[in-house]
Amino acid sequence: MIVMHTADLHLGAAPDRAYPWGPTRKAALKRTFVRLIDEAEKIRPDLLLIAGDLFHGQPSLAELQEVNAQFSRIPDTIVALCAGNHDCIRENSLYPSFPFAENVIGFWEERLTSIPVPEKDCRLYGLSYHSLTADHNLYAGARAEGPETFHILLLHGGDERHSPVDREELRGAGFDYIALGHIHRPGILLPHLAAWPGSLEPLDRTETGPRGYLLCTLEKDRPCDIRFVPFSEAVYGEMTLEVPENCSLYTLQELVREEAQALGPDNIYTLRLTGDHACGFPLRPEDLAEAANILEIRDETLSADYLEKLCRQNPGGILDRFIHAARKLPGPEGEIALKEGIAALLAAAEKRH
Ligand SMILES: [Mn+2]
Repeated sequence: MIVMHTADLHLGAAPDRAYPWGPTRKAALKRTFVRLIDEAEKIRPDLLLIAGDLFHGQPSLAELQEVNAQFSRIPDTIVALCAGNHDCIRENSLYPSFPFAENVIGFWEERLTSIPVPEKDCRLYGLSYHSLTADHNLYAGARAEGPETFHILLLHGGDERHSPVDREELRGAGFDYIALGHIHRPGILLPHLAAWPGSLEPLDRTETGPRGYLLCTLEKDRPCDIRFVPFSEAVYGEMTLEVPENCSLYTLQELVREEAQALGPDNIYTLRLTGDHACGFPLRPEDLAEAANILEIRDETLSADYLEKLCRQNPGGILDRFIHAARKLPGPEGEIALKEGIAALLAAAEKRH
Protein backbone atom coordinates (compact mmCIF):
# COMPACT_ATOMS: atom_id res chain seq x y z
CA MET A 1 0.00 0.00 0.00
CA ILE A 2 1.32 3.43 -0.99
CA VAL A 3 0.60 6.35 1.34
CA MET A 4 1.24 10.03 0.73
CA HIS A 5 1.40 11.89 4.01
CA THR A 6 1.32 15.64 4.50
CA ALA A 7 0.28 18.07 7.26
CA ASP A 8 0.48 21.70 8.24
CA LEU A 9 -0.21 23.25 4.86
CA HIS A 10 -1.66 26.28 6.68
CA LEU A 11 -3.61 27.44 3.62
CA GLY A 12 -4.60 31.06 4.05
CA ALA A 13 -1.48 32.02 6.00
CA ALA A 14 0.58 34.96 4.72
CA PRO A 15 4.25 34.20 5.45
CA ASP A 16 6.67 37.14 5.37
CA ARG A 17 3.81 39.50 4.61
CA ALA A 18 5.95 42.59 5.28
CA TYR A 19 8.55 41.60 2.67
CA PRO A 20 8.48 42.16 -1.09
CA TRP A 21 8.04 38.40 -1.71
CA GLY A 22 5.13 38.09 0.80
CA PRO A 23 2.29 37.94 -1.77
CA THR A 24 4.16 35.23 -3.70
CA ARG A 25 4.50 33.14 -0.55
CA LYS A 26 0.79 33.32 0.27
CA ALA A 27 -0.01 32.15 -3.26
CA ALA A 28 2.72 29.49 -3.08
CA LEU A 29 0.90 27.67 -0.28
CA LYS A 30 -2.08 27.13 -2.59
CA ARG A 31 0.02 26.35 -5.65
CA THR A 32 1.96 23.68 -3.82
CA PHE A 33 -1.22 22.07 -2.52
CA VAL A 34 -2.53 21.84 -6.09
CA ARG A 35 0.87 20.51 -7.23
CA LEU A 36 0.64 17.85 -4.50
CA ILE A 37 -2.68 16.72 -5.98
CA ASP A 38 -0.99 16.68 -9.43
CA GLU A 39 1.67 14.44 -7.86
CA ALA A 40 -1.00 12.17 -6.36
CA GLU A 41 -2.63 11.95 -9.78
CA LYS A 42 0.67 10.57 -11.11
CA ILE A 43 1.70 8.37 -8.16
CA ARG A 44 -1.87 7.15 -7.52
CA PRO A 45 -1.35 6.39 -3.82
CA ASP A 46 -3.94 4.33 -1.94
CA LEU A 47 -4.17 7.02 0.71
CA LEU A 48 -3.48 10.73 1.01
CA LEU A 49 -3.26 11.60 4.70
CA ILE A 50 -3.49 15.21 5.91
CA ALA A 51 -2.68 15.15 9.63
CA GLY A 52 -4.14 18.50 10.67
CA ASP A 53 -3.76 22.21 10.01
CA LEU A 54 -4.71 22.02 6.35
CA PHE A 55 -5.88 25.59 6.97
CA HIS A 56 -4.25 28.33 9.00
CA GLY A 57 -7.62 29.22 10.56
CA GLN A 58 -11.30 28.35 10.08
CA PRO A 59 -11.83 27.55 6.38
CA SER A 60 -14.62 29.39 4.60
CA LEU A 61 -17.18 27.60 2.45
CA ALA A 62 -15.35 28.77 -0.69
CA GLU A 63 -12.05 27.45 0.63
CA LEU A 64 -13.56 24.04 1.41
CA GLN A 65 -15.12 23.94 -2.04
CA GLU A 66 -11.72 24.64 -3.53
CA VAL A 67 -9.85 21.90 -1.65
CA ASN A 68 -12.71 19.49 -2.27
CA ALA A 69 -12.50 20.16 -6.01
CA GLN A 70 -8.84 19.15 -5.78
CA PHE A 71 -9.61 15.99 -3.77
CA SER A 72 -12.20 14.95 -6.33
CA ARG A 73 -9.48 14.90 -9.01
CA ILE A 74 -8.03 11.76 -7.37
CA PRO A 75 -11.13 9.53 -6.89
CA ASP A 76 -9.11 6.31 -6.53
CA THR A 77 -7.15 7.71 -3.58
CA ILE A 78 -8.79 7.85 -0.16
CA VAL A 79 -8.10 11.28 1.35
CA ALA A 80 -8.22 11.31 5.16
CA LEU A 81 -8.00 14.46 7.22
CA CYS A 82 -8.59 15.92 10.66
CA ALA A 83 -8.56 19.41 12.13
CA GLY A 84 -5.44 20.51 13.99
CA ASN A 85 -5.10 23.24 16.58
CA HIS A 86 -5.10 26.04 13.98
CA ASP A 87 -8.22 24.93 12.11
CA CYS A 88 -9.83 23.32 15.19
CA ILE A 89 -13.54 22.51 15.29
CA ARG A 90 -15.69 25.27 16.78
CA GLU A 91 -19.41 25.70 17.03
CA ASN A 92 -19.63 27.38 13.63
CA SER A 93 -16.97 25.26 11.88
CA LEU A 94 -17.91 24.18 8.40
CA TYR A 95 -15.72 21.06 8.33
CA PRO A 96 -18.18 18.56 9.91
CA SER A 97 -21.17 19.46 7.73
CA PHE A 98 -19.36 20.07 4.46
CA PRO A 99 -20.36 17.60 1.71
CA PHE A 100 -16.91 16.32 0.77
CA ALA A 101 -16.35 14.10 -2.26
CA GLU A 102 -16.89 10.34 -1.81
CA ASN A 103 -13.18 9.59 -1.51
CA VAL A 104 -12.74 11.93 1.48
CA ILE A 105 -12.86 10.82 5.12
CA GLY A 106 -12.93 13.48 7.84
CA PHE A 107 -12.27 12.76 11.51
CA TRP A 108 -14.19 15.62 13.10
CA GLU A 109 -14.98 14.16 16.51
CA GLU A 110 -13.11 15.16 19.64
CA ARG A 111 -12.63 11.56 20.76
CA LEU A 112 -10.61 9.02 18.82
CA THR A 113 -12.69 7.05 16.34
CA SER A 114 -11.85 4.57 13.60
CA ILE A 115 -13.27 4.11 10.13
CA PRO A 116 -12.75 0.96 8.04
CA VAL A 117 -11.75 1.37 4.40
CA PRO A 118 -12.62 -2.07 2.96
CA GLU A 119 -11.45 -1.29 -0.58
CA LYS A 120 -7.93 -0.67 0.78
CA ASP A 121 -8.07 -3.41 3.43
CA CYS A 122 -7.24 -0.86 6.09
CA ARG A 123 -8.69 0.96 9.08
CA LEU A 124 -8.00 4.62 9.77
CA TYR A 125 -8.00 6.27 13.21
CA GLY A 126 -8.19 9.93 14.10
CA LEU A 127 -9.74 12.84 15.94
CA SER A 128 -9.94 16.63 15.63
CA TYR A 129 -8.88 19.38 17.98
CA HIS A 130 -11.84 21.23 19.44
CA SER A 131 -9.64 23.86 21.08
CA LEU A 132 -6.44 25.74 20.29
CA THR A 133 -4.36 23.75 22.75
CA ALA A 134 -4.38 20.34 24.44
CA ASP A 135 -2.07 19.96 27.40
CA HIS A 136 -2.89 16.25 27.83
CA ASN A 137 -2.37 13.28 25.52
CA LEU A 138 -5.48 13.18 23.30
CA TYR A 139 -4.45 9.79 21.94
CA ALA A 140 -3.94 7.97 25.26
CA GLY A 141 -5.21 4.40 25.00
CA ALA A 142 -5.23 4.38 21.16
CA ARG A 143 -5.05 0.80 19.88
CA ALA A 144 -5.32 -0.88 16.49
CA GLU A 145 -8.30 -3.23 16.48
CA GLY A 146 -10.09 -5.12 13.75
CA PRO A 147 -9.53 -7.64 10.99
CA GLU A 148 -8.03 -5.23 8.43
CA THR A 149 -4.43 -5.74 7.26
CA PHE A 150 -3.33 -2.13 7.81
CA HIS A 151 -4.08 0.17 10.74
CA ILE A 152 -3.12 3.80 10.41
CA LEU A 153 -3.45 6.57 12.98
CA LEU A 154 -3.56 10.30 12.19
CA LEU A 155 -2.06 12.19 15.13
CA HIS A 156 -1.75 15.96 15.40
CA GLY A 157 0.54 17.15 18.16
CA GLY A 158 3.66 16.11 19.96
CA ASP A 159 4.71 19.14 21.97
CA GLU A 160 3.83 19.98 25.55
CA ARG A 161 0.82 22.18 24.78
CA HIS A 162 -0.50 20.16 21.86
CA SER A 163 -1.14 16.60 22.94
CA PRO A 164 2.19 15.40 24.28
CA VAL A 165 2.71 11.83 23.05
CA ASP A 166 3.69 8.62 24.81
CA ARG A 167 6.22 7.00 22.49
CA GLU A 168 6.29 3.66 24.26
CA GLU A 169 2.53 3.35 24.24
CA LEU A 170 2.38 4.26 20.54
CA ARG A 171 5.15 1.80 19.72
CA GLY A 172 3.16 -1.06 21.22
CA ALA A 173 -0.32 -0.02 20.05
CA GLY A 174 -0.36 -2.20 16.96
CA PHE A 175 -0.46 0.49 14.26
CA ASP A 176 1.28 -0.06 10.94
CA TYR A 177 1.84 3.65 10.42
CA ILE A 178 1.26 6.78 12.49
CA ALA A 179 0.86 9.91 10.38
CA LEU A 180 1.95 12.81 12.55
CA GLY A 181 1.26 16.51 12.15
CA HIS A 182 1.85 19.80 13.98
CA ILE A 183 5.65 19.87 14.24
CA HIS A 184 6.79 21.87 11.20
CA ARG A 185 10.25 20.31 10.92
CA PRO A 186 10.25 16.92 9.16
CA GLY A 187 11.25 14.18 11.59
CA ILE A 188 10.88 10.63 12.79
CA LEU A 189 9.24 9.90 16.16
CA LEU A 190 9.48 6.10 15.88
CA PRO A 191 11.60 4.54 13.09
CA HIS A 192 9.51 2.78 10.42
CA LEU A 193 6.36 3.71 12.30
CA ALA A 194 5.70 7.37 13.14
CA ALA A 195 6.90 10.51 11.37
CA TRP A 196 6.21 14.20 10.88
CA PRO A 197 6.31 15.38 7.24
CA GLY A 198 6.70 18.97 8.49
CA SER A 199 5.06 21.94 6.81
CA LEU A 200 4.59 21.47 3.05
CA GLU A 201 5.91 25.00 2.44
CA PRO A 202 8.09 26.70 5.05
CA LEU A 203 5.96 29.23 6.92
CA ASP A 204 8.52 31.54 8.47
CA ARG A 205 12.23 32.22 8.73
CA THR A 206 12.69 29.69 11.52
CA GLU A 207 11.62 26.90 9.15
CA THR A 208 14.96 26.47 7.42
CA GLY A 209 15.96 23.47 5.34
CA PRO A 210 14.00 21.29 2.93
CA ARG A 211 10.22 21.01 3.17
CA GLY A 212 8.04 18.38 1.52
CA TYR A 213 5.83 15.35 2.11
CA LEU A 214 6.35 11.70 3.12
CA LEU A 215 5.89 8.80 0.75
CA CYS A 216 5.37 5.56 2.66
CA THR A 217 5.25 1.99 1.46
CA LEU A 218 3.42 -0.46 3.70
CA GLU A 219 3.68 -4.19 3.17
CA LYS A 220 2.14 -6.91 5.30
CA ASP A 221 4.53 -8.02 8.10
CA ARG A 222 7.27 -5.66 6.95
CA PRO A 223 8.50 -2.47 8.62
CA CYS A 224 7.05 0.59 6.90
CA ASP A 225 9.36 2.36 4.48
CA ILE A 226 9.20 6.14 4.99
CA ARG A 227 10.74 8.46 2.42
CA PHE A 228 10.90 12.25 2.61
CA VAL A 229 10.25 13.95 -0.73
CA PRO A 230 11.38 17.61 -0.92
CA PHE A 231 8.51 19.45 -2.56
CA SER A 232 8.27 23.08 -1.48
CA GLU A 233 8.49 25.93 -3.97
CA ALA A 234 11.02 27.74 -1.79
CA VAL A 235 13.24 27.14 1.22
CA TYR A 236 14.83 29.45 3.75
CA GLY A 237 18.54 29.15 3.23
CA GLU A 238 21.89 30.82 3.47
CA MET A 239 23.87 32.49 0.70
CA THR A 240 27.57 33.12 1.26
CA LEU A 241 29.45 35.60 -0.90
CA GLU A 242 33.04 36.76 -0.79
CA VAL A 243 33.09 40.51 -1.33
CA PRO A 244 35.54 41.40 -4.13
CA GLU A 245 38.00 44.26 -3.77
CA ASN A 246 36.55 47.73 -4.51
CA CYS A 247 33.10 46.23 -4.82
CA SER A 248 30.31 48.48 -6.09
CA LEU A 249 26.63 48.02 -5.26
CA TYR A 250 26.02 47.07 -8.90
CA THR A 251 28.68 44.34 -8.75
CA LEU A 252 27.24 42.98 -5.53
CA GLN A 253 23.71 42.98 -6.99
CA GLU A 254 24.96 40.99 -9.98
CA LEU A 255 26.80 38.51 -7.75
CA VAL A 256 23.72 38.01 -5.60
CA ARG A 257 21.52 37.58 -8.67
CA GLU A 258 23.87 34.94 -10.14
CA GLU A 259 24.13 33.08 -6.88
CA ALA A 260 20.33 33.09 -6.43
CA GLN A 261 19.92 31.72 -9.97
CA ALA A 262 22.27 28.87 -9.05
CA LEU A 263 20.81 28.11 -5.60
CA GLY A 264 17.13 28.75 -6.38
CA PRO A 265 15.67 32.13 -7.34
CA ASP A 266 12.50 31.65 -5.25
CA ASN A 267 14.33 30.80 -2.04
CA ILE A 268 14.60 33.27 0.81
CA TYR A 269 18.12 33.95 1.93
CA THR A 270 20.21 35.14 4.79
CA LEU A 271 23.20 36.68 3.01
CA ARG A 272 26.60 36.15 4.63
CA LEU A 273 29.30 38.46 3.35
CA THR A 274 32.79 37.10 3.89
CA GLY A 275 36.34 37.78 2.81
CA ASP A 276 39.06 40.33 3.45
CA HIS A 277 37.33 43.21 1.67
CA ALA A 278 34.45 45.04 3.28
CA CYS A 279 31.91 46.74 1.07
CA GLY A 280 32.69 50.39 1.39
CA PHE A 281 29.03 51.42 1.56
CA PRO A 282 26.08 50.71 3.84
CA LEU A 283 24.12 47.76 2.50
CA ARG A 284 20.51 46.91 3.35
CA PRO A 285 18.45 43.89 2.21
CA GLU A 286 16.18 46.19 0.18
CA ASP A 287 19.18 47.27 -1.93
CA LEU A 288 19.27 43.69 -3.21
CA ALA A 289 15.51 43.19 -3.61
CA GLU A 290 15.69 43.09 -7.42
CA ALA A 291 18.43 40.46 -7.30
CA ALA A 292 17.10 37.97 -4.74
CA ASN A 293 14.84 37.48 -1.72
CA ILE A 294 17.20 38.64 1.03
CA LEU A 295 15.83 38.52 4.54
CA GLU A 296 18.91 39.62 6.39
CA ILE A 297 22.56 40.46 5.78
CA ARG A 298 25.32 39.21 8.06
CA ASP A 299 28.50 41.10 7.44
CA GLU A 300 31.36 38.80 8.38
CA THR A 301 33.98 40.52 6.24
CA LEU A 302 37.28 41.68 7.73
CA SER A 303 37.80 38.65 9.96
CA ALA A 304 39.86 38.97 13.13
CA ASP A 305 42.67 37.07 11.38
CA TYR A 306 42.75 39.55 8.54
CA LEU A 307 42.81 42.54 10.90
CA GLU A 308 45.78 40.96 12.73
CA LYS A 309 47.54 40.55 9.42
CA LEU A 310 46.98 44.21 8.51
CA CYS A 311 48.34 45.34 11.88
CA ARG A 312 51.44 43.16 11.57
CA GLN A 313 52.30 44.56 8.15
CA ASN A 314 53.35 47.86 9.68
CA PRO A 315 53.30 47.76 13.49
CA GLY A 316 52.73 51.23 14.93
CA GLY A 317 51.72 52.52 11.49
CA ILE A 318 48.50 54.43 10.85
CA LEU A 319 46.51 51.31 9.94
CA ASP A 320 47.69 49.45 13.07
CA ARG A 321 46.81 52.43 15.28
CA PHE A 322 43.46 52.99 13.58
CA ILE A 323 42.41 49.35 13.89
CA HIS A 324 43.30 49.25 17.58
CA ALA A 325 41.41 52.48 18.26
CA ALA A 326 38.35 51.64 16.15
CA ARG A 327 37.98 48.14 17.64
CA LYS A 328 37.31 49.80 21.00
CA LEU A 329 34.28 51.67 19.62
CA PRO A 330 31.06 50.05 20.82
CA GLY A 331 28.12 48.72 18.83
CA PRO A 332 27.32 48.48 15.13
CA GLU A 333 28.46 52.08 14.56
CA GLY A 334 31.93 51.04 15.77
CA GLU A 335 31.96 48.18 13.31
CA ILE A 336 30.90 50.42 10.42
CA ALA A 337 33.58 52.98 11.40
CA LEU A 338 36.16 50.18 11.46
CA LYS A 339 35.16 48.80 8.07
CA GLU A 340 34.79 52.13 6.27
CA GLY A 341 37.97 53.49 7.87
CA ILE A 342 40.04 50.49 6.79
CA ALA A 343 38.59 50.69 3.28
CA ALA A 344 39.51 54.41 3.10
CA LEU A 345 43.03 53.92 4.46
CA LEU A 346 43.72 51.00 2.11
CA ALA A 347 42.40 53.01 -0.85
CA ALA A 348 44.65 55.95 0.13
CA ALA A 349 47.68 53.65 0.46
CA GLU A 350 46.88 52.18 -2.94
CA LYS A 351 46.86 55.69 -4.49
CA ARG A 352 50.27 56.57 -3.00
CA HIS A 353 51.91 53.49 -4.60
MN1 LIG B 1 -0.64 22.46 14.63
